[in-house]
Amino acid sequence: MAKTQKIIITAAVTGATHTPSLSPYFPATPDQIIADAVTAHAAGAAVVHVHARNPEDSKPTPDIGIMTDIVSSIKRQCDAVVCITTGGSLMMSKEQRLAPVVQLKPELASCNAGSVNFVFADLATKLKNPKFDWEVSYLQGTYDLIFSNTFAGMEYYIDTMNQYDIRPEFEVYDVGMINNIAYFINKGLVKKPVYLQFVMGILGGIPATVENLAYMVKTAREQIGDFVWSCAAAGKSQFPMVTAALTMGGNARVGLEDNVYLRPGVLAKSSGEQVTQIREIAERLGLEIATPDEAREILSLKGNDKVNF
Ligand code: KMH
Ligand code: ZN
Repeated sequence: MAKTQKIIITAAVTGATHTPSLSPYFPATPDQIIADAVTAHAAGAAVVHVHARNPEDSKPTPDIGIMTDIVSSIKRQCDAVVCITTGGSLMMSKEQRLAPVVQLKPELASCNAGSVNFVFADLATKLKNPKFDWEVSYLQGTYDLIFSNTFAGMEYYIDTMNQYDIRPEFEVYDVGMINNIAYFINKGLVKKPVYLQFVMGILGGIPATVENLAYMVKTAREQIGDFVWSCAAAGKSQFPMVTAALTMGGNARVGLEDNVYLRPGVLAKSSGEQVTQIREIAERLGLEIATPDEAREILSLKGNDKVNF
């Protein structure tokens, strides 16, 4: 049997979905984000996907200085591939979302492959005595927002990433977005290898079922042909879906950006705990885990010495 490709584990440590009062373990300050990323790497994550939070009130922030501190400190402590978000939060402009990547020129950056309703308003019902006054309205506000990624916006992001030799990690929330990526590939704008992150189970995106994941992979084979792919999933779907992805030749994204639980009813104490859990599942399946440098080889990344932090 052909030797299977090693598995890239990504830890998405904070994101812009969850607010700090949803879990006492949630990394909601720059120092906590740094620590969560470094421990996730130690647990086996080859890639850490990072968003910035304001140290005063833990709100998602486009502040380049804060993002610089976060990624520089992670880089000083480990050789994980740092994937900087261009998703930012639903409240940020496309320029604000891209600015940290233009400044910091990471090896990898998220590139959202289409507009989508990205609703997590119901999380507000889980907030008891929230620590910050912005948390409830932030969550409820997603009920009337769209996560905008127009074709002009996507082309702007892809062009910019090409300019700085940054690999786009295409975030795919629904099957139509695969066609969007194929459009830009056919325009000659997307360099190989194409890297797809299937993000399952976001309210507004494709439901998190194994059938739908298989459908996404099948559609990508038809529309794109050759690609590297990974799977992330929201909330309680995270481990069932990511485990299914492992059995289908996919890579794995876990982390508190997507889910604050380790298993039903048990809060994860860190993204590293989730990394350990998915690593053990992968190892029981006879799969080997990629180191950061092996991930760099699989994804043809420019190297940690070529970033600007
Ligand atoms: N925070 C969500 C709006 C990305 O990192 O590019 C989308 C997101 C995707 O986090
Ligand atoms: Zn993100």
